[in-house]
Amino acid sequence: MNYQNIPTTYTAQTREQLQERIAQRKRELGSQLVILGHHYQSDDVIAFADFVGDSLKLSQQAASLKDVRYIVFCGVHFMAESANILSPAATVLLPHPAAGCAMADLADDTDVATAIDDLAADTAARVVPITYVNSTAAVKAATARAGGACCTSSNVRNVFAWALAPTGQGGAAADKILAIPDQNLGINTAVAMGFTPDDCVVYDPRLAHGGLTADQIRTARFILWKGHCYVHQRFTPEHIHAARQQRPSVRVMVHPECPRETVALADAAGSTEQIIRAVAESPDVRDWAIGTESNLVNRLAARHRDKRIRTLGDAPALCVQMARIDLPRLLWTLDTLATGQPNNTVRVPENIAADARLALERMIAIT
Ligand code: CIZ
Ligand code: SF4
Repeated sequence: MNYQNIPTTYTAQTREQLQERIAQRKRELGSQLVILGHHYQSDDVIAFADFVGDSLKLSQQAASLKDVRYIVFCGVHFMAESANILSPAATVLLPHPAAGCAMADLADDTDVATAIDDLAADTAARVVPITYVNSTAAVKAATARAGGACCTSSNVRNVFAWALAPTGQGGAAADKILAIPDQNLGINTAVAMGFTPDDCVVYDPRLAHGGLTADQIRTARFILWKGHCYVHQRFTPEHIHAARQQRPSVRVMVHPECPRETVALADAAGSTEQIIRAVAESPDVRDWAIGTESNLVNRLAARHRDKRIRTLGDAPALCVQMARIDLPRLLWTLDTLATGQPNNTVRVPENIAADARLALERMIAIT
């Protein structure tokens, strides 16, 4: 089967035809099937999701459902991997095989394992890797093997605190945290915890010793993998100044994947779930500029029509990888299930899954 090219019979259908046929397939598959929709998916796709959430919440929801045979993950590849790791008995499908995460792709598992070994050789200090869930299962596995844990943008502070706490308090007694793969999430969290940007250095995996001197490694508390998300990197302090100039009462909330200077200037920073909650729990704030993916921001605007809710900046912020999943792809995936020949399945090899599961379970236990 050609995994890349969808049969033209799908792309030639109208939106209404696709919607009708997807609804029909969902009825036929009944409780065997659960469709998960990440916040960054389009409204068209979200309309068919049984659960909508961030990546961890979705994987946990899937894991809590017994007897589900098929999980169709409308999100990106690392999310489907996590669903497979946490629900090994189900068949997990990603409707587009090229729906990856540009940030996750910036941390190769061999590079991460090399960095962990090199840092151990470069310093007598204890370096504990903390890996954002936006990473491959192989990187999560390498994290667990080095005594580290995963984190999400919702729980990263608690996980960092666990890493730094002494073993007597149930922590990992880290002298330093190696934060993988998002340097922005790393520095923004360190600063939110009371550390300073001077406590952080950036580790470039393409350079020997990450491009760092022995002195830089010795003094740093946070060693930040040189990775970022191109969708969030685009939100700048200038966008915030412009929003405030145009609308003095605007509340600016941004995702911690945004650059440090942007987060420093914003009124608040938080994960997708925290952004949704902040809007819902602030009835008096009528005007929001939000620095995250526009599908989520536009859905928030539609849910709170009495408020003015816009994406921060002057253009929509779209994740191209998330957008690869659309109605033709979703229908095609459901059709392959109905004919017993599922395509685009995501299965993490058990030797990797076991360690990656440990990194996820450590995170869940901490939080
Ligand atoms: O973990 C997730 O779902 C992502 C990518 C972002 C967030 O803030 O929820
Ligand atoms: Fe990855 Fe950024 Fe897209 Fe999220 S928005 S899936 S971090 S590329």
